[in-house]
Amino acid sequence: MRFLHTADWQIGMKAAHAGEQAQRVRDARLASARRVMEVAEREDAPFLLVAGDTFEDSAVDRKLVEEVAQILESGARRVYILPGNHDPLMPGSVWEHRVWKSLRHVTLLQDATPISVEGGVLFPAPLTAKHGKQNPVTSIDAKRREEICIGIAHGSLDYVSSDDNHFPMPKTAAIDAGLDYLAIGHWHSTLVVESPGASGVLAYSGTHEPTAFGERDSGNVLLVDIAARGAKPSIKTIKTGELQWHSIEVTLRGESDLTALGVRLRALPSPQTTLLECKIAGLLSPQFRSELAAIMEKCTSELLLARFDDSQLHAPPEDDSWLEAIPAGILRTTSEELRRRTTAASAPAARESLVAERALLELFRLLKESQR
Ligand SMILES: [Mn+2]
Repeated sequence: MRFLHTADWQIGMKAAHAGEQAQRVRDARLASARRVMEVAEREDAPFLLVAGDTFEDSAVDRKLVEEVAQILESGARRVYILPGNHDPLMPGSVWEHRVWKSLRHVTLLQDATPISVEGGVLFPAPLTAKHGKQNPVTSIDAKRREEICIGIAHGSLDYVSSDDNHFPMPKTAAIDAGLDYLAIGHWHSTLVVESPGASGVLAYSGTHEPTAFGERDSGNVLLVDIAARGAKPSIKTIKTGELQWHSIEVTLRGESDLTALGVRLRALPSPQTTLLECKIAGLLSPQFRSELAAIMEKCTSELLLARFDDSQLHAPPEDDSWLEAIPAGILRTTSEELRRRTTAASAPAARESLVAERALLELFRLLKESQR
């Protein structure tokens, strides 16, 4: 059995977080969806699984719904598409559009009835609500089957204690249900969960196109091969994403850190498809401010999007008057002691005085930081 696993296209996403590049970000999601279909052709995968959240919500422009349907129909591949928590099967949903009834290659998974697919059986677990705390795959029981059995579901894993506990599943869900592979959507980064001693694998393909800053490993699809019932699936990650979202945080402690930041930002590959969010904190002398401004300007003009936050970057103290402002206590006595040691002249005290000087600056920086 061979197939392609994708999810979380989130077509119709506003992408307001991308500011003036929101349209560009929305366009990339459609372009990458076409790329997913191309990968299926190239890799000769007989079918594709789309594991939920194909659409952002029920209100998505119906023209977009038609466009996505055409993309899914465009290849000669069979497509099995699952409603997720963003696009659940419910009154008023995108799935009521007549286009879904007119497609020859696309099967909308509307209930938990197992379906014969090329090489085995597919067990669907479609969602019919936006929120829910129940495990969506408890209804699947493939244990007594002799064919290769795969499942498709949407939700989070229950071992993360976060706000994101939509339809939580245990990480043993594939094994519990007797599945060789469980294709999941919802999390945007690729994650393959194998269990030692068992062949059932659970995997998130992640979104086909990165969505925002901070995603660990998004912009992929998974090509899955399963040789036989009970054999460990072989999984290949294939890049389909176009845009790169870089989130960088640096603390400057001197001119060399600024130089290093410049080198790092200049080395970002493919600037035209790169979105950057850069937080700069620490200390920088006023005479290097123009150098920093030049670095930021270059990024702003060359990258698709560049956002800088230097609100926590301060000028180093001009004199010792800041020491007077430290309230009495351990910080005050420590700073006074450090100040005393900065004046030592002869070696090896010279080395200690250098360390004391840096420690004082670090204390200054921390005090500034705590004032925000
Ligand atoms: Mn979701």
